[in-house]
This record gives sequence, structure tokens and C-alpha cells, in this order.
Amino acid sequence: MNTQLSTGIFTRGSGKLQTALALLPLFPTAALAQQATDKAAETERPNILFIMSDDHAREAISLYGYSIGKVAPTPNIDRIGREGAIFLNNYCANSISGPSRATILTGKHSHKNGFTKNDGRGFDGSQETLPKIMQANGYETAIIGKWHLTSQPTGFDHWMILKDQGDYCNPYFITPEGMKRHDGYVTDLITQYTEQWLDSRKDKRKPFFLMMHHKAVHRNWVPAERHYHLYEHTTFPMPDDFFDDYHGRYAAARQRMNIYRDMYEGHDLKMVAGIDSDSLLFDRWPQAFFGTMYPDERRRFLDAYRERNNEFYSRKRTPREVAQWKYQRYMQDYMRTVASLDESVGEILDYLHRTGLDKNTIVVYTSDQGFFLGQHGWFDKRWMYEESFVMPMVMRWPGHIKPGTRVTGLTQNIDFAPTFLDMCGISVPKDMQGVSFKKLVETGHTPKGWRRSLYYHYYEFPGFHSVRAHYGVKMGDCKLIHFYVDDKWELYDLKKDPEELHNLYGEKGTEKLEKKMRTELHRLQLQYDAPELHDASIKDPY
Ligand code: SGN
Ligand code: CA
Repeated sequence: MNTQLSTGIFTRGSGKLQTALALLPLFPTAALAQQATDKAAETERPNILFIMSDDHAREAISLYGYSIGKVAPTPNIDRIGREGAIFLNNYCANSISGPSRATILTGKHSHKNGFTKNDGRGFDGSQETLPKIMQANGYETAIIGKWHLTSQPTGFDHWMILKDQGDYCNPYFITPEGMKRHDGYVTDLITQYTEQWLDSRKDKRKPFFLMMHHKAVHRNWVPAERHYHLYEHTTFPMPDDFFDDYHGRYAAARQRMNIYRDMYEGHDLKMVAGIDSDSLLFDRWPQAFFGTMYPDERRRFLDAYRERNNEFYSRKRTPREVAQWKYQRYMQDYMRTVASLDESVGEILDYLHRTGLDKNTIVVYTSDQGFFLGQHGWFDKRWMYEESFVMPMVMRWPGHIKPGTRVTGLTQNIDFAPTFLDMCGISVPKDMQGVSFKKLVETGHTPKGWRRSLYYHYYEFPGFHSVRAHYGVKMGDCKLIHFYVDDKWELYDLKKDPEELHNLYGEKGTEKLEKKMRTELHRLQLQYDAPELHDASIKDPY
């Protein structure tokens, strides 16, 4: 058993027992052996390092095997999945930041934890949460980075959170002592503060639960200075449906999240007024974002983009060519900020290795939701369409998760809290709506009776990007969505139409399928005690 552990051969079953037995030969007497067993039991409880980035699309993680990864790989994030598991069907319950975070903390859908939209009302921190339960069970808890739930964090022994969304350059952090600006690039600062906290823990025998929440790769995609020129000669593959006409999809035709129409040219795309200009084109919030750069930083930033910005003006371009140019600029900056995330993950994995913490730490990398990288011509998220609904996730836990595991069962962010509690041997409160997927990740198999469908509900309308509120169900290869404000339905067969371009709803021959999906939707609404909303009073601001 000892040999098996030390050579890294996968063993399942009681890790506690294995470690205790592994220590036995060192202790001559039974009493000492007992002490060792107790000590092992104490230290055996795994630590959890939960790394979550913001808006990181599955397609932008090379382990998932998409074409973007071939030109812009993420070797360190991949390492977690190679040495552990990759999740192939992991989804969020409500594809937007605050709600996803609230769901992760509570193990509940938005209508149960009360945080349905990013509307500034704040998370009710008096409710039961994952960190509170971990804390009550002897874990040291911390959160460093993006919080985005307005109210002050509860349940954490240590917290250091970004102000609101956080800035890329010289961001403000809030701690119980107040708010302070910190010089540096946000991803690097979060990495540095995470390591500092790990170093400074008072009682190192106590296991920890640490949430490391990055701002990257959130809009407006400002890279670290060292990455300004990365990918400048890379052409990113453009999705086939980039110039989608939204035929048959009422809500999709009414959004404001189009790369070539709705991106702000200065703020998002770093475009300037003309050849050799230092004035950014439409920069919606000049005080924030680039406004947090020091003058010399701003100069170096403008200089770095100058040649490529000049090139843009070097010849006349058709609207279609401008759209293509914008897509490349978007992808280059998006993947540059991903590069900083990947470096951060590499740094943290090395840190865990250096300190020996890697052996007993569950490392998770995920994103608060998915993101559009040009599909339908879009950026942002919010939709129940696959690109934004899916949450990429990889997880490493030596001795428990076999390297190369592929989790194919349907998992959702309501499951994270119950799973972590289960992995730490802590019982799961009955009112959590998620289910532990520990068995799925430990065995690589989906047990009989595991869920066959997922419930989803997006609420934030009217709101940024004008995505109409909707709920829906995904089951097998099918998806049924109800945009309830306008009472419009969509039905997709993902096998035949993975890009969700062909709305089958109301088409002849789909009646049976529609009925089946509707029945399943109602079953889920009952199961989760979810309201079926029909609020026709909400008006579209556009
Ligand atoms: C900001 C962004 C939006 C984004 C929301 C929510 N605009 O308002 O594009 O949808 O955050 O994002 S920005 O130009 O101010 O960045 S979330 O990830 O926090 O939910
Ligand atoms: Ca987000």
C-alpha cells in the first residue's frame, strides 16, 4: 500500500487508512502508532484550493481540444486535468457572475439563495454557506480576488477581495481593514497574495479551504505588460456562425453583445482615433480600466499597440473586414489575459509542489460561467446556449482521482458545495439542491440513477447586453428554452445542430419531443421549487 502511494499508482478506498498504515513502520509501539493514526487522521483531511477565473470559455482551455488551444495553449491548466479529471458536461445554473458565485457558496439555485442578478442588492451572507460549514468543521477558510456579491464576505477567516469587478492595473482590494490600491497586474497580485496567505497560516496542521478568484479573463481584456505582443502574429480561427442572422430566434435577434456592433472600440478593442493617435476611441469609463494605469504605464501600453493600430488605418476596409479585424483583436487580447491565468496556475502548482501541499490538496480550476468567443458574432455570456451555459472544469486530487479521468455525467455548480463537503467527510445539509459528484470523479463512471437533465434560469433583464430572461431544460441531446417575457420558446437538437442555429419549436414532427421536454422542465421546476415566471411588465430598454 505504501509503495502504491509513493509511486503514485492510483488506489481508491480509504486514503486515511493508507496514510496511517504508511506511517506505522516509523513507530515502534502500539501507543505511538495510535498517536500516528490520530495525527494522520487529523492531517489527512484534504485541503481545497478552488481556483476560479471569470468568463473563461471552455474553447480557450487547450485540454478541451478545440482549435484555439492549438495556437494558444494553456499547459498549466491542462496539467490539472491531465493529472486528474476533466469535466465534459459541467454547467452553471445562471450564467452570470454574482449568481454563479452565490450558487457555488450555497449549493442552491438562484431563486433559493436569493441572488438572481448582478443588481447591487447584495448576497445575504447570513445564510448557510460552504465556507461557514467548512469553518465549523475545523477548516481555515480564505477568499482572495473577485467576490462580486456586494455584501461583505462571511464564513472566511481571511478575505481580501477586489472592489466590485476589479481593475486589471493597480486594482483596489478590500479587506476588513478597508480599501487600498495595490500596484501591479491583477492576476499576478492575486497569485502573490494567495501564496502569502498559504505561507502565513498560523496553524499549518489545520486543513484549508481557499477560494482564489481571478478577475481575468473578464472584459475589457487588458493583458499584462509582458503579454502585449503575444499572439500579435496569430490568426485565430473564426466560428462559422460569426455572421449569424438569428433567423428563427426571437431573443437572439434582440441582444446587444455583438463583437462588431456592440463592443466599445477604445474600451474593449484598444482602437485609437487615427494613425499615431494617443486618444482611444469610445472609452466608456475613462476613470476606471485604463484610468488606473500610471502615466508611464499608459504610454507603454499605447506604444505597444501603436504599430498594429496604425496598420488598421493603412488601407480602407469593408465593414466585413472591420468585423474580422475586431474579432482578431478581441481574441488576441482575450487569450493574452488567459496567458496570465495559465502562468498563475503554473506558479501555484509549483508552490504546492515545493511545499509538499500538493499531496493532500484538491486543486480545482473553473470559471464562473462560459463565454462566447465569436459564436453568433458574440462576446459575453448569459444564454442557455452551450458556450455560456457550460463551465469548464478540471480537478486534481492525488490518490483519489486517477490521472486522465473524464467525467461525462451532467454536473452543475449547485453540486460544488455538496461535493467538497463530501470529499472532506462533512455531511451535506439537506436543503442544498446539488448532489455530490465525488463518485463520478473518483471512478470515472456515472452511477445508475444520476441526473439526466439540468434546470437553468437567467433573470437579468432588462440589463447589460439585453439578453431576455429565460429558463429551460437540457436533457440528452435536446434543449427547451422559454424566453418568458415575450413568451417565445426554442427547441434544439444538439446532435444535429450543435451550434443551436435551428430552432425546431413549433415545427411539424417535433410535437412529441417538445412534450417530453416540457414535462421534464415542469418536473425540475417542482423538484427545485422554482417559480415559473411570466412577467410581461419588464420592458426592453433598447
Ligand atoms: C460588466 C461588463 C459586461 C458584463 C458584466 C457582467 N461591462 O458590466 O460586459 O456582462 O460586467 O459580467 S464592462 O465593460 O464594464 O466590463 S460578470 O462576469 O461580472 O457577470
Ligand atoms: Ca463572469
